Amino acid sequence: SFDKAKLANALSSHTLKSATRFQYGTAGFRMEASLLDPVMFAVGLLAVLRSKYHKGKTIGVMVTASHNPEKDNGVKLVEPLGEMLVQSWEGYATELANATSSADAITSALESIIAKEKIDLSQPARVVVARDTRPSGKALVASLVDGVQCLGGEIKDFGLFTTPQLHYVVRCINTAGTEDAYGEPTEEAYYEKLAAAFKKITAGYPRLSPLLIDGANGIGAPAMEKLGKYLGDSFAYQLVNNDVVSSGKLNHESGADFVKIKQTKPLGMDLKYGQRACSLDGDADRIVFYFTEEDGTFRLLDGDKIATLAADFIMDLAKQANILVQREDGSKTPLHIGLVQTAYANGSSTAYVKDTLQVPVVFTPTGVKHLHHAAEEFDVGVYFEANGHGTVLFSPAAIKAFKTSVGATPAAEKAIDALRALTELINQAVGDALSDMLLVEATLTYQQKSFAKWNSDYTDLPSRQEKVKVANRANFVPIKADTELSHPIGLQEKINEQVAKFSKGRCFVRPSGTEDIVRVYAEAATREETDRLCYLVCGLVF
Ligand code: NG1
Ligand code: ZN
Repeated sequence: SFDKAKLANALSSHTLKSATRFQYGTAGFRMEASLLDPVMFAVGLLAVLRSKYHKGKTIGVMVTASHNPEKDNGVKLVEPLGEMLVQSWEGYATELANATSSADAITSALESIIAKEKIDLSQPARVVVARDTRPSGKALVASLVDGVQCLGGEIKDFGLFTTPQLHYVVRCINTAGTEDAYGEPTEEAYYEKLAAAFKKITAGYPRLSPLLIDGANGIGAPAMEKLGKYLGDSFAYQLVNNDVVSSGKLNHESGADFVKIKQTKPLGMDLKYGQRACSLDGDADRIVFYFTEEDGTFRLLDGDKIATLAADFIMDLAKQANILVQREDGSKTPLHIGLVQTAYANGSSTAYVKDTLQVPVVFTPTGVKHLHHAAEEFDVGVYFEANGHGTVLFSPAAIKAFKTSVGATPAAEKAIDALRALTELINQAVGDALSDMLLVEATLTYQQKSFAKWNSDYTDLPSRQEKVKVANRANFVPIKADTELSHPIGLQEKINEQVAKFSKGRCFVRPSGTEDIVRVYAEAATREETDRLCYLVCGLVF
């Protein structure tokens, strides 16, 4: 077994003293940073168990609260190939965090996980950790280190990283020396890989006008500055909201979440007609793009628009290259592309994908881990949440087809080269704002397409999202990929009654997994009707 005295001693500096109940949700643990110390210790313990479970493979820990305010922080675990922690272990994380109130409680919680998962404690344990720019991050990492070390695990601290960079290094470490080797596990190698792929795709095309980048005064800003050095002349940009030193600025009226929800430009950006812009979020795993019309109308190019742009581009290249994929039954068939969305996807985007692009769409509940798994079912699985969190996954068979295809014409050969470069440019582990930004810019450069032209693919239905404070959000139970509620009994019928009154009306209610609120989303034919539907339903929920 493990050294119980050592555990008790280490816990004594991290004992849970408040009555807080912790829960590992969609985005791991997330709350006010001052409450997180015992949680970090518990996550250190769990990371060691998870690594031993995987026979010493490296487990990642990211310390961030993404788009939340600066006073919050959070932590999530990353599996060996860079995915989110398997769902079956989320409960263990919750149990351990709540067991930090006493040495007896934590000892028996650990013993029970070890027994249930038949963990061989003689296996080595390796953990890597990184954090965003929040001032609370450093002390929280120290608490995590205590947890890891008291169970004899090894830990490497990468310091300040974007969330996707942490996922990247975890995947690199665990695939090193295999045929799926993902790259060097360093920050420099990450920039080099992205920049080289971007240059390959855009070589020979005129550069686009400079992109205004809102760094949300978070980790994405310094990361972008470094990436910019590797991109050199191939990419023109101007970074704003890059102050990671002053307190109170992180995500403040800026960043992808703010821009998406408020449908307006961020504080600190002067956006003129003719300019192109984007916003990262506080840990740089989300991105949205935008511009203004001549009359000042704000136009948002969100995750749905990124997904359709990417799917369309990849289909085009595959057609030009005449890519055929080897199937298990020996046959060779065209690339199978699919798109994954959530209930928050704009109804117009879904119609465009199905009717115009003629690409199948799968719906999953909110949260990228659900989308990620659904996307793995395709040769090319494009998944994006409307909020700008997503990526494109290539199956091993698709990557093999790109590697082995020979173009019949110079144009086909060029398309194959672009497809190969896309597999390098796009982060396969997790949605990545910097990688997605370059994916969009590479696509638009290759197609010499403006934001206005991109936006004209389809017109978003007006939409509105609101948060409602309720006594207990656990009373709201979502079903059918978050599109309906089974509980409270009778509420769904009342929502349906309201929706039926509106042309093109659609509305759903679900409890947030990251905040203590219930979200209400509404769509309808006009802005006025959308707002009215949204407020009517907020009234039903309250
Ligand atoms: P919740 O709080 O469960 O709605 C939010 C986002 C998710 C996902 C997670 C993780 C919306 C409506 N919800 O989840 O899409 O990104 O945060 O960060 O944007
Ligand atoms: Zn984020």
